[in-house]
Amino acid sequence: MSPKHQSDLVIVANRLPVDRVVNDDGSVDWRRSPGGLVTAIEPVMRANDGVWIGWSGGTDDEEEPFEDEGLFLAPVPLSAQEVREFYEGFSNATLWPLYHDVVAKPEFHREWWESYVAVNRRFAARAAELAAEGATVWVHDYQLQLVPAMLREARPDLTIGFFLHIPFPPAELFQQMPWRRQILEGLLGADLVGFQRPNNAQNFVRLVRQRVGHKTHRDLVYLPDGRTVQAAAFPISIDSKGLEKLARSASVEARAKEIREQLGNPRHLLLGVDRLDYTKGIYSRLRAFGELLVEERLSLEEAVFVQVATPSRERVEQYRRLRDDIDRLVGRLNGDLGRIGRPAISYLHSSYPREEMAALFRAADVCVVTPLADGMNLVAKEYVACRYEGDGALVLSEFAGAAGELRQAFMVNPYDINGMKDAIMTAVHAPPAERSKRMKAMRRTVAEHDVTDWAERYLDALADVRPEHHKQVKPARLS
Ligand code: GDG
Repeated sequence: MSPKHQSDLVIVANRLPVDRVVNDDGSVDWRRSPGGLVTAIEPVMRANDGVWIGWSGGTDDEEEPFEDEGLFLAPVPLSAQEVREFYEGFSNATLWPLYHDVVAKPEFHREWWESYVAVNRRFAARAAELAAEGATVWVHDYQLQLVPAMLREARPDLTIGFFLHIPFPPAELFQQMPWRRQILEGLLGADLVGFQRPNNAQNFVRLVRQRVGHKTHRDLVYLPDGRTVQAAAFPISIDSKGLEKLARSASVEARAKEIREQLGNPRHLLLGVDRLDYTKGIYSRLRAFGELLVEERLSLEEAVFVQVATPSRERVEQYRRLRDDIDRLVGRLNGDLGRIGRPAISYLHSSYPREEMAALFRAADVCVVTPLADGMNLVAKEYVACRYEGDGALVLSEFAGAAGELRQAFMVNPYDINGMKDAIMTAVHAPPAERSKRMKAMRRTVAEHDVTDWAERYLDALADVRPEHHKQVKPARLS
């Protein structure tokens, strides 16, 4: 297929699975950015000559569709103003906090909304252009909630799916949104609206009934034109086998050992890995650890906390403030509690290759995942996938989507700092047999439900919503 051809499977996501890199001589290269989504979707894209539509991460790029390692990619250009208003503004300073339990205050600006509409229209137009007759189009995430309806209007022949990677809020919060009806109607353009957890799907159906006035029954919405829309949960997962293979490699094992040595071979290595985001609960987690040291429930001789905080959305005000707050807290804890060569918290504001992340997961005795709200949280599943000896302990927030599946974790309410301290201590001191029982049960879950299984289950369900109306998407298994 040439990139200009129309395709039977179109993926629409905010970002392309590649980053645009401009070389010293001004030429442009594309570097694959390995993410869960591309791992999941790549096989099914290859089996169907699929095309992926997304933003390249730059500004004002006018790029033609192109092929990268056998994947067809179609960039959608954004202007600098759209990056500010659509991406940093409406997506990350309005929708992100509103959908995450308002843990930060969402900002509502009419010009941001206008930019969101305009950019969604551009994505929809691109999809309408690149989808073959009767094709399946799968739209992803909160940045593109208007695309399904815009696309359906242009191309009623298509089967359209939407998947939301973050939580969908309860009506009490969603109704703050000045453009709530437009967003619900945008999503209703899809045949299947997928969520991480069943309660997200229930929130959506209830809102559609209350705010748009459509008839609903269980997970179905009945539209006046006779179409039905299904809302259901499809918990996302990781490439469990691939990650475990990496974790078992000699180089990762050697690096894990080296990390422990460099930290002074502590008895308890605790680890946090997150994008530096206020939803991830990094601040309270570090405070909890600091208090455990102050109260001498843990000692600096035996315990070290490694926190990787990957830089994220650095031009958004709330994120800048969070970074300052965490810098200050880590500085204070290390100043008060650390000794020469032995900081209480090893804080890394940086991003690392996959191999290094796997080595950290191998090195850590306890992984502490305490988001205030989180669609799923892949870090929790990644830690479990790397613990192939069945050891290690996971401390997990009950507000992470992953808590629905990883039930054997040491659960915490991240707002309850004393509770979090107790759970960390329980995890640290749990007898090996108990840790192993819990970890093995979680490992079965993560092995059985990997990301390929997620993509197949979603696409199968999408095919079932309107069986009379679509071309079959070939399953990845046949590729
Ligand atoms: C959204 C939803 C949902 C982090 N630092 C580095 C690195 N990472 C990787 C992790 C993990 C991924 O990034 C983060 O995924 P999460 O699921 O934890 O969180 P979000 O970025 O907020 O993702 C979330 C997800 O979408 C999928 O639907 O689970 O709820 O918020 O894979 O390992 N990877 C590398 N270097 C780093 O420094 N290589």
